[in-house]
Amino acid sequence: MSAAADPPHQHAELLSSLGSAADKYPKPEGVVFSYGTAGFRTLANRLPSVVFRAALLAVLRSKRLEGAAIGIMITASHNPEPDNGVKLVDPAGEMLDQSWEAHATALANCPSTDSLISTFTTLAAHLHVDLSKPASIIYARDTRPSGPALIEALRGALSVFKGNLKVVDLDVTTTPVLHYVVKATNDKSGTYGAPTEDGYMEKMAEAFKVLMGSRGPLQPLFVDCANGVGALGLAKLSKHIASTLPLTPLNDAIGTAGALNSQCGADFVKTKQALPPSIASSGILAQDGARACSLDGDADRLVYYYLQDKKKFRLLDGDKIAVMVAMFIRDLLKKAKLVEGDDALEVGAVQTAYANGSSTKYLNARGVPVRCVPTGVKYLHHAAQNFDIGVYFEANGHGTVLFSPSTISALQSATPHSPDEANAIKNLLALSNLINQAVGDALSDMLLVEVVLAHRGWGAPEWDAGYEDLPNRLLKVEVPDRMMFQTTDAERKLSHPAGLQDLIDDAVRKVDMGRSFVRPSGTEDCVRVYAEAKTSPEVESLASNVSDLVKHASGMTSQ
Ligand code: G16
Repeated sequence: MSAAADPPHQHAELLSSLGSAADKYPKPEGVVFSYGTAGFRTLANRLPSVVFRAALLAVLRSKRLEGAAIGIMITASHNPEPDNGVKLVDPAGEMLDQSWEAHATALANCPSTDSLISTFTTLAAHLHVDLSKPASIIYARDTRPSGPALIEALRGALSVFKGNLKVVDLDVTTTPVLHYVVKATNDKSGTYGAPTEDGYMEKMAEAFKVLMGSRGPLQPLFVDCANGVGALGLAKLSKHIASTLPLTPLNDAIGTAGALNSQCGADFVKTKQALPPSIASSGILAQDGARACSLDGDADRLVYYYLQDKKKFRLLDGDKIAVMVAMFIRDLLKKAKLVEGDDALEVGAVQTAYANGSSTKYLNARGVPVRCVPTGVKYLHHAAQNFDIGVYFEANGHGTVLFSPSTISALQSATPHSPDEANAIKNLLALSNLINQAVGDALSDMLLVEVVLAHRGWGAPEWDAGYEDLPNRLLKVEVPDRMMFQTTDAERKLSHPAGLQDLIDDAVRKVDMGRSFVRPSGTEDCVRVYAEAKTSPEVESLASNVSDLVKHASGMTSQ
């Protein structure tokens, strides 16, 4: 039954309460919203109407999918504290289906309540949504001070649907916890895990213990929580695993105004290629064997680092994690005798243009297939689903490892011929439980890294020794209109403005082993410029030259 076929009085009642509720959240004038790399993201004070409308779309999507639970996360992740954002999570715990992003954008940009009601009605009819069907929504927020007001807007939208809606409020939690709870709630088999934050922590901790066996206790790990919600998740996880992996939280001041992501966190460390000043001044990384990691503001990114010879900062980013994990899993498959013949299982890697050229070369040289996709977890996740075991990480630390359903079945039904084979199969299955199958989770990935290091008997320097990153630089260029920069070839080339790519190619040719690309950010109002080259001076010059080309193309400089 379509929306138009609903009993007219029910339909009219719903639209009338929608109108009254929407009047409280008018769209700010002169702003154009777009569902970007990870949902809507901008200054928090512009967002109440957007959150209200995103919640309407979440309800439509749930009704369309027979009442399956849809997630709504209020976060702006790595962005500065004054920003916030909203993104929707599909029933399998994945990012919103891309074909629905345009609907989110259409609702967000309706200039008035009347146009909102009209667009909502049209969408419901066009998408064959039966408005009388039940719906189910699970929502959460991070620790940003603007979160509670945006949650009010979200609740305002949900209140329109009265009794026909099941709502679960996860309160303040990490983005990956929300994704997990959505996936577990919709899991009809009931085998994925209990659909609660506690259920998730217990599931991870249990798998971690299986994988660690009699290894440990490990040397304490310093964890920079970006003064965000990861500090809360870390404290909960720590209760389950501290006897094997003692965790020392750093930058966990979630109540301090202005502290979120400021001079700390995964984005700071990756972009600046330096320790957070608070960690540098503490001297803790000068201890023997010390290693640390940084989460981002909603705990879905992870990077590691240490001081070489107790002095030199060395970054172990998403690429380093991907390479170490892919090789570890491949070795487990070899031990399980699952790399050849009819039962063979393939491990593949998915990267973006930001992946350091050395990591791609390393994987290729060892026969691990690598796919390159545009920036955004949604693209990596889908590409990784094409492998039996798909390892996907962005260099910035977003990532996870997906085990296909047929791979899980194959592992469960495999007949080992030796204790070593049995052990490898047990560990592969435990990895599939340790690693978040819905989206990358910094905490789950952190346990994964620690497991691999413990199995290999490595510290950070041995992990780092696998390959040497090419010197690289990532710059933000603020331009009047970032959308004039359009990309092609998985963001490795610009299609617009015409002629700019040729100039970038000329700049690249001037340096040894050069590579550079330009793309508009989907989460911040800037253009990102990436460059790598054989030496640091060359990379600095290339990044600066390409940034100048971007500024010139934007009309910001004359040349
Ligand atoms: C989000 C996305 C990531 C992406 C990052 C930066 O991360 O989930 O896939 O790498 O934005 O994207 P952009 O370069 O388009 O701004 P997060 O951690 O901010 O949610």
